[in-house]
Amino acid sequence: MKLKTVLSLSAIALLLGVFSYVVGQWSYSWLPPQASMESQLVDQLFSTMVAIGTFILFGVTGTMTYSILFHRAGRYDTSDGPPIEGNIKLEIIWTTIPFLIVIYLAYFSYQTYREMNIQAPGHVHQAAPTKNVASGMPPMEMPITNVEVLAKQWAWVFHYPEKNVTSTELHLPVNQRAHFILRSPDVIHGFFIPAFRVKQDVIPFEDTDFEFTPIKEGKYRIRDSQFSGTYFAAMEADVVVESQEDYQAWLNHAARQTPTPAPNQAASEYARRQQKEDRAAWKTVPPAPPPMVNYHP
Ligand SMILES: [Cu+2]
Repeated sequence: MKLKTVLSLSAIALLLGVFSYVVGQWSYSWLPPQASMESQLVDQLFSTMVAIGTFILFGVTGTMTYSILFHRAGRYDTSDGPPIEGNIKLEIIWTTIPFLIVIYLAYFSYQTYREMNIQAPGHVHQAAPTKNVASGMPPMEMPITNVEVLAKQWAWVFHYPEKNVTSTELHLPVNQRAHFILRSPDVIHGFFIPAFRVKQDVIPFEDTDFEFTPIKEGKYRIRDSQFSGTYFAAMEADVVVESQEDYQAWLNHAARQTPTPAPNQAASEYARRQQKEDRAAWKTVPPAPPPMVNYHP
């Protein structure tokens, strides 16, 4: 290859590299706000993948466009192209580069996943002894919010064992590790909060442990990521991330309320449907009764 070709190809690759990096940075703005510690890790991985993907997409389509524009066969040229086979150097290059990219992304993904599971300093998992033998004090320095999540057809119910509070709205104190036990009495549901970039399947009749740390105050939305039946689309709830004081105030306020049935779209739509004769004949799964909770929005 001539020096001039090498230089111009390198210059194009460099420009494309800068452009891909910019698109990678831009990709942060395509996503919901980063409301959890985990979202920062996931977005870094996503941005890297977008940058690499941009480089490959424009590298390949750019080369193709260049060939089509400048290396077309003449109008009446019906002869075959030269039979090229066995360029060892080229084969080594185009095997090694994708191999290295795949290994790099696998490593990056694994690291991201590992960091998401690493708990905040001082935190010991629930299964470990909760008291230090010498001091009799709990070993965890960072406070934890414990929430039991019941996902059923079709409602989310959040239970705070500390104060025996139930709610259809999830409240979490900011900058505090949240630990969940996910339960389902019927089918598989998906615990999914896009702003937190976390998603976990809720398996029927099995307790699933799950953790993350919200870092930004605000109101977010929890959705079911698994199709769980007729009124699946109504299976949403608000997630309120607030200061420690506001959270405690809310919890205390909720603890004083007597449980009442929460408004439930699935239950009310089903009841309305039962009143219409023509539609009542259609078979469907009846929703669970509206949840009895201390607090609903
Ligand atoms: Cu569901």
